[in-house]
Amino acid sequence: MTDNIFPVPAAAAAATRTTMAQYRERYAQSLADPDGFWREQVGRLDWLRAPTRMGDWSWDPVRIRWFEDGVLNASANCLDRQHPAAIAIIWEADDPAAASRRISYGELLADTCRMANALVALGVDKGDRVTIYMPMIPEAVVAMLACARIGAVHSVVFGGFSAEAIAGRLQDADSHFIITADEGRRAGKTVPLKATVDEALEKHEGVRVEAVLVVRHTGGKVAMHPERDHWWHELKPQLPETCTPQAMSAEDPLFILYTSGSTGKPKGVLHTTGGYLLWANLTFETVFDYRPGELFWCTADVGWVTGHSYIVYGPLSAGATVLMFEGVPSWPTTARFWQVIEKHKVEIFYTAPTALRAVMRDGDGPPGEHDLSSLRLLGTVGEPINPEAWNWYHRVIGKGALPIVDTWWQTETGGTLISPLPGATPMKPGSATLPFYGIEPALVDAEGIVLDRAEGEETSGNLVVLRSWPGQARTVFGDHERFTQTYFTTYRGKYFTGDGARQDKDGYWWITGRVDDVINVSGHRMGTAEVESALVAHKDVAEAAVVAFPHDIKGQGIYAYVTLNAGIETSDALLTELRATVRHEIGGIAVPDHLHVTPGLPKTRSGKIMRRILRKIAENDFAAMGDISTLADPSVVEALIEGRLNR
Ligand code: 6R9
Repeated sequence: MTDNIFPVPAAAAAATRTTMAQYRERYAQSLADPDGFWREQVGRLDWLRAPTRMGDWSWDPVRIRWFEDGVLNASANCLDRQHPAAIAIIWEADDPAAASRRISYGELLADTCRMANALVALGVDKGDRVTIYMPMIPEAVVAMLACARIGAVHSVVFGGFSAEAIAGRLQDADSHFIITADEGRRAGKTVPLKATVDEALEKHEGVRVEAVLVVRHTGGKVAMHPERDHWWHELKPQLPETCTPQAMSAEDPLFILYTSGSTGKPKGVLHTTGGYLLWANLTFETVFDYRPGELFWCTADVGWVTGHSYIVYGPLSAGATVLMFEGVPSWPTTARFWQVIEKHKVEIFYTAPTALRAVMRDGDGPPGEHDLSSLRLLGTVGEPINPEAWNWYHRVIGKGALPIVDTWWQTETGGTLISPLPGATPMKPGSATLPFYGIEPALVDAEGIVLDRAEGEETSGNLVVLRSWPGQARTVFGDHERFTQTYFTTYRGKYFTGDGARQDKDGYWWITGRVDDVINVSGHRMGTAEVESALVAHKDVAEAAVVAFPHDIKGQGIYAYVTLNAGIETSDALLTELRATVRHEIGGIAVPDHLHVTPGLPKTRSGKIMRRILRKIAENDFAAMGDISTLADPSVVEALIEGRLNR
């Protein structure tokens, strides 16, 4: 498998601005002389005061600073310095028959300033957290940049999350302002956004929200609370279309984004202004080898970090034109992506393996009916890509002639850390290949000892990073101790990614997936503990244990084992209620694929649930169950195998 090498396609090699030799040299320089390397890069951004200090960080204790004496504004970098007539966003609706929108940088700047002025008028101050709960429409970008303009910290909550999830995040972020829309549209259905916000605010007394700004999108009827709620389209015409950007220190917070981990509630990962923006800008331009005028399409939702970095901050700070799509890959048909690429002549297409698997099922026919000749570069993100999906992407979408950049990164890393450079790096299907400039990955064993790889050998272990980079998250909002505990304590003084990996004989990196209790469902992170606590919130549930199993489309699916309180019988109605409970507590993406009601869970004599056994049964692979003699009651396992759902 490791010898399945695809050389850089000829056209990409001929046009590249970075050859393999240059990559190696720059990479070596970035590690040997980080100060010198970053000094050359800071000029990518417009600073009100240029930084003189580069990286200044420690991971024991954890204190991370980059460009600390620099002053800038992220929205000014994304808007004011771009050509006002250039197109910033081409928006494609969920419904293929609906008109698309083209928004120039000048228009985006004017709208952003208006919304920034609206936020100020509603009482938002520098440093305040503003929660954004929006569909995939340009106003979501306007909302983010309006916050950045006045120095407010945005916290975007994915539009698929529930009222409970919104309330939890509002409370954790101590956020008193919300920007939302009446409704969103997905796959021909409407998504009630404002109504979900109302529900979050009504049911949670701990949440105190002063103002809700509502964008009219579908025109659907929503309730407006007279003192609290404001229509954007009513305020907008009265507001000035200029707004002086706040001077922000490089280390002032830019945004919080909640992400799931192995324990407890989602963490508010905090990114700051200068380092994050520089990292988003540099990785965008380099990894996608972006050329002015090209149309870049990242299919992620702005509710995830991929949308933050590669729909908003990376591309817009580089003056790129982005395609923003409200819909889904498989509606009305699985040709929707290909139809959009043909319609708008997309040059760079960046999506998730799960989306490819969902549309691949219909074979080569649908893409074959569309002209995909505008494409120059393909990319993937979110989970390891299986070789079948990679080969299909390469052969059918790329006609065997396009580079594929498999970008490995995380919410916490701000942008890509391991990826090919399209005109330089020979590809291997399923490998994210080589580290980006400034990134020093390593593998450690269980004790945290760095595993050295002899020339021509392979190594595998847990993936850590040995030194800081500008795009690294600085803390968990309101809980720096948790930040330290989660990322820097497992292997003291090293950043632990939560992923396992292998480095092959050529030095290529292969990410094998999470080694903690995080499930990657369709490229979205879900904590098993979160799903378990959602299930036990139901009055009839005594105990729940949640594990992952391999899923053809989603990558991983959610398998939940549930024990019921004494005297409760299982029924279809109860199973429906349990699913509804999870949807209510978290959102649709967390609903288990399999709900296995069982009289007992396998436990050690000291009462620990043996997840290894539950995983095996969920994977429908229980031949090599390993030692079960330490179980308090080994007969439980027989019953679980008997009743297994994923056959
Ligand atoms: C950007 C994003 C992060 C987790 C990460 C890993 C998985 C992301 C990957 C990949 C293999 C890739 N992951 N990209 N695994 N190859 N190219 O997805 O952030 O939502 O925080 O998820 O996703 O397991 O640890 P996030």
